[in-house]
Amino acid sequence: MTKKWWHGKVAYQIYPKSFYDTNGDGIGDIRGIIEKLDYLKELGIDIIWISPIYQSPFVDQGYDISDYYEIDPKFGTMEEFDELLLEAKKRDMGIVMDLVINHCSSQHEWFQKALADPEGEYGDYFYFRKGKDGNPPSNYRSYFGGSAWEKVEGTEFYYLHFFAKEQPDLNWNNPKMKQELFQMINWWLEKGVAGFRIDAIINIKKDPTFPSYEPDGPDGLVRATKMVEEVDGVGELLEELKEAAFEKHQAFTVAEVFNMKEEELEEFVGENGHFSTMFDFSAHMLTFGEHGWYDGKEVEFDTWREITFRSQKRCEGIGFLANIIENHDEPRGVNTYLPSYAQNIDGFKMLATVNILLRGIPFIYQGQEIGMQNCRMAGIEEYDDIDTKNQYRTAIEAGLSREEALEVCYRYSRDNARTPMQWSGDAQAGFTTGTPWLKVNPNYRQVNVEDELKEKDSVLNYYKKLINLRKSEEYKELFTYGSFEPAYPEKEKIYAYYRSLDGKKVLVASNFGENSMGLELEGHNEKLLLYNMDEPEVSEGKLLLRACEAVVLEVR
Ligand code: TEU
Ligand code: CA
Repeated sequence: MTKKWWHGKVAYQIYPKSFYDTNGDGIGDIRGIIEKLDYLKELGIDIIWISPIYQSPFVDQGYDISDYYEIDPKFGTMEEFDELLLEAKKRDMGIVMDLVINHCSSQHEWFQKALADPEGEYGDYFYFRKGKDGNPPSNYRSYFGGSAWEKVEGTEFYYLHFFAKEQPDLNWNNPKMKQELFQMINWWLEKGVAGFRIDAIINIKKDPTFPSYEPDGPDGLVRATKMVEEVDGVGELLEELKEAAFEKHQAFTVAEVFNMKEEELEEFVGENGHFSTMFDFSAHMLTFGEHGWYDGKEVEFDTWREITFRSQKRCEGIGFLANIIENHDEPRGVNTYLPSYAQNIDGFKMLATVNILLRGIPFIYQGQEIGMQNCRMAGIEEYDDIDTKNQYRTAIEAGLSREEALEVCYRYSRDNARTPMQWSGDAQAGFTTGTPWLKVNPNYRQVNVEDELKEKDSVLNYYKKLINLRKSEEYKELFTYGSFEPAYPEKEKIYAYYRSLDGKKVLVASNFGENSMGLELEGHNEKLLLYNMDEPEVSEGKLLLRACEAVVLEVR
């Protein structure tokens, strides 16, 4: 495998609106990111992905871009962004921007021109189609609910939007539109960004005939991804994108890909793949309901272990996946993947251990490193997220009571991950001196950076140790390039695996069960590298794992 600069790096996702506010308007800003760079460096972070900070009307929190060349004034200025690049570089850290190019904002100049003349030059930057017998051109349901087609008043045209109606999809069959995007991407790379996290990218390939399919719900619609799964040829577009921009800058790219055809993994993240890496969403997908969040599923330990191990095995000899516990679209991982008896500091550290030491590029989501948890809201009004409102409505329509629908949001809402970062025990968790744009989780008095920096055994200090181990001179190669092999798969509630390289072998073992479990070790000469509780019992080739215990051992 050819070595790349980003192998062995640890990444961190910043959700800028909720990270750190320096001017008291209740919204995190670029200056706030600059001020916290040392904090991230101390944690061991090399790559920082920042969710969108471009000019945007914020219908979908910046994932609706109205000008790709501007920083939204909410976050600061382009000068401040340049300063951020410089300060990150000084610390040997790379900044990764969010690239949202499946769609833009309906406020984007292109779309405004298109609306004025759907059959004109800019109309072809998007998908405008005539309706059929007074109905939309096809029966697609958008990701955020309702038809994916929006009528242009006073005309016979509809335009396509896979997400909100304020997020019209861009026409990737139009060479001119593509060139404009490629130019923009190069512009950012020339500025010095290290690469991109690439949003919803699998959706860019459309079947321009837009066939209708068998409905999959009582609304008579079918999820728009049905067409994405049916259509071939996204690879050609992704290659074009790579050649026109990423390749010549050796950019690091991490794609957000759902609905990929299993056999295409190599084309996506192989040696000459479209991207450096892509997120492993296999665990998150276990929670998907058939019709929405209201019929979402609890994660079963056995399935979770099996599915995450399978992800590890399937990219063996191919490339790297980006491993996450959560992101800005998911509830907090400690609430999702830990059984209730393990939702405590030991459990949080255990989950971190098994995730961070997997083969791949670890991405830590802001607040994960201090053990941030889902946040209870008093009512639907306290939520901000467009998808949460949609899912709440869907739940009510399906017959749930208000209380039940709210409980569904507590379990799955994207706002769980978007509550402000908890910096201290001061008012508003030290996130802002003003009124935060979204409620602060009331647990900030116990869970915050300032206190955790001081407490030797905090989740935060454990994350530091974990990252340190992963990047240590002695084990860096092993954790980066070493193989992955499941261990003790027959033991109930034991999540364990080996990472090995050139005769060196490390066991990562944890106990998700409620009872202690004994494990027979390979060999009798082991070296303890890390553990999450007090000193574990290892002797004469035996390891006793208590509930919520995680141990990392070199076995010889
Ligand atoms: O998400 C794409 C995506 O597939 C989502 O629909 C995801 O399934 C959803 O968040 C579940 O509620 C990306 C971004 O990560 C997300 O924040 C944006 O809303 C979306 O694209 C549109 O840009
Ligand atoms: Ca601010």
